[in-house]
Amino acid sequence: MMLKAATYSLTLLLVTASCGQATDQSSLPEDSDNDLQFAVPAFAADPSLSQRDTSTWTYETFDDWKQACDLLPANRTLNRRFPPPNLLPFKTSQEFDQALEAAFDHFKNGKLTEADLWLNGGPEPSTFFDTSRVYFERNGLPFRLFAQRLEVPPNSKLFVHGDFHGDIHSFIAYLSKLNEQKVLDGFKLIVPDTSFLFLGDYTDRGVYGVEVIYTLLRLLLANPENVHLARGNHEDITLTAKYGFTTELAFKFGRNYDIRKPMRLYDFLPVVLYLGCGDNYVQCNHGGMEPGYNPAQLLEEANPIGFQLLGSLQQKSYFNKHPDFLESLDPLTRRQFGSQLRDFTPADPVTPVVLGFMWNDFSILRSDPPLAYDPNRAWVYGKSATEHILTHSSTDSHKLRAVIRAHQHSSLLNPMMRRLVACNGVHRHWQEGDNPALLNADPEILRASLETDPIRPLVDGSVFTLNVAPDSAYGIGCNYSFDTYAIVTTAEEFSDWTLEVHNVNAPKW
Ligand SMILES: [Mn+2]
Repeated sequence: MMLKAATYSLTLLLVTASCGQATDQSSLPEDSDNDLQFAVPAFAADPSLSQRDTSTWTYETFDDWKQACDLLPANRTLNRRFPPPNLLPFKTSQEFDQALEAAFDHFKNGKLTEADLWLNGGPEPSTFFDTSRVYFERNGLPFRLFAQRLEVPPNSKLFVHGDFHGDIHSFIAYLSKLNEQKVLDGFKLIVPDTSFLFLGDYTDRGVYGVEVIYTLLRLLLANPENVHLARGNHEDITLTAKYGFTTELAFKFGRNYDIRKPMRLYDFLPVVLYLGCGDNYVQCNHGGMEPGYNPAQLLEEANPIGFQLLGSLQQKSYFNKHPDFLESLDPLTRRQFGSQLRDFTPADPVTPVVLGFMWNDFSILRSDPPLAYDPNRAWVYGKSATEHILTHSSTDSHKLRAVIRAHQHSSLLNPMMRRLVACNGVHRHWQEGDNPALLNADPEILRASLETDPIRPLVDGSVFTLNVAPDSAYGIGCNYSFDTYAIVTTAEEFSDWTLEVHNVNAPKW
């Protein structure tokens, strides 16, 4: 079977953990049909899931798994090489596949199958749940993205983490801390009204994507309703083929490993999660704003959980409907932006244009323009453009208030990374105390002017970026060694919601 849409280079292209300004988008591989042919085992023909004993794991407890991971050299010391195979926790793909299949089983029997939770009719089940096929093969499945709504009671806690990019040590350190604090017992959450949210970019850049995905799946399987995984721009075969995970899978499991299986997992992850309490919602996703999708109807649904296919994205229609916005742009940006806008059904996360939820960014200063284009990345939304979309995503009864996201892509200490380091790993954009003179100030200087308190208010229109885990190209390049997670606590009144910033000290390296 010939796979398309990505170049399956099996050389050790892990070294593409790019330094400098080079970014994912600038070096996307060309579409190619001249790909390596994988021997694809028919995993649809596996024994029925009900017969599989998923209660038996090689690493039965979190402590077993932690011990195995503790043996692994850090990405920092590997210097872009793979670790010695004898140190790897999995000698074959068996346990990893078992976790993936158990996750498929969960998705095929869980909330996603409940037709009345899908707005405007859900996906066609015979293809949506067919894990023997993928969208990126000839005559493959349709490519579909979906949004999720999650309404929780007041005083619920959502533990949010940003990009891992193949950093298993920070993940283990995070979960160890939550075990010490009795939030977790092993992989199991033991505090009521508590959930996990991971913001995407689990693999690539670091060599432990397999271990990170496995850990995520063990958490998900231990807490099926309380672990939420957003789909980032690296949850896409085009990116994994270029930035390391495809190579990692071939290195760890052999060239015949069926890469379609981990790729298929991503199709069950929402590209955006709207976290709500009462009438107030916060947009949680990897990248930025996506004007082509309006969640207003989804937010008004009665069920605490809801889904909607993104379907056809209406970017052009959105801005045609709001000419005031385009008029606020300078002529050059207006032309550039206008020429890229379209109403379209995405063929994949980057075709015909990149998906905003996965790819877009936010500017830093209040004085930055409403919108700018970074040719190495995507659209950068300023304060007024972001507020425009938040406002028009809201209804009289349900308000979309703020954004929590991740998606950092610089191994240089650029203005954004300076702020993330200064603000203990969580930065609120467009702060009053920030200004152009501080743009390239050192983190120690920035700390005097920016929000660094552990507890931050979620003010209307705010956007928070979470830092990427430190044992990555980014932590190495920007010289920080603390991991970060945030606890979002909901309340009846939006003014009482809080975002609490926590750091975990450097795991061993
Ligand atoms: Mn990203």
